[in-house]
Amino acid sequence: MNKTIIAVVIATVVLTGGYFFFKDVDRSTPEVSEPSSQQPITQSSASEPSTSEQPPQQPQASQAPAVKENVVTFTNSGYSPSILTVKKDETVTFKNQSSRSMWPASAMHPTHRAYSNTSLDEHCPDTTGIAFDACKGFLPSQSWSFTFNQVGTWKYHDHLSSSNTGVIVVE
Ligand SMILES: [Cu+2]
Repeated sequence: MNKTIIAVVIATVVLTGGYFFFKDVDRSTPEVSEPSSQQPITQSSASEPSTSEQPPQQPQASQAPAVKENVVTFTNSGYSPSILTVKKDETVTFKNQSSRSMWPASAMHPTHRAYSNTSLDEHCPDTTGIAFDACKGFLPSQSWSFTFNQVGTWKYHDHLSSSNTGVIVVE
């Protein structure tokens, strides 16, 4: 019986010792401290203001074909240029830069029949723009425009000073 008791005691001691041995081993195992996954949230994603400042577009110079302006100036010296060539259906503007009234009119003075084949008494006042005749005097700084839709060489004069003449060539 004594041997049995001793055996039990030994077994108990061994098992207990083994328990504490392995328990110590487990304790000795260094706990690996996992790095904290709680990383500070950096507010670095501040939305950048959309500063897409593009230089203002320089307006392109208009490539539209320049409209040719047909101008005859009337000064105290008369009409200039004395001969002006235009295309059919183009408009000529007579600008009065003299110190007196201006009255451009088709030859011949005083009837003005050359262009419209009607006399001043017939076509003035000309509300339809058929006659090459201003039909009245235009004051200094005023202007009078006429559209030529008949091809030809059209002499004209100033009805108020008939010695001042010029020519409009319509091609
Ligand atoms: Cu006249």
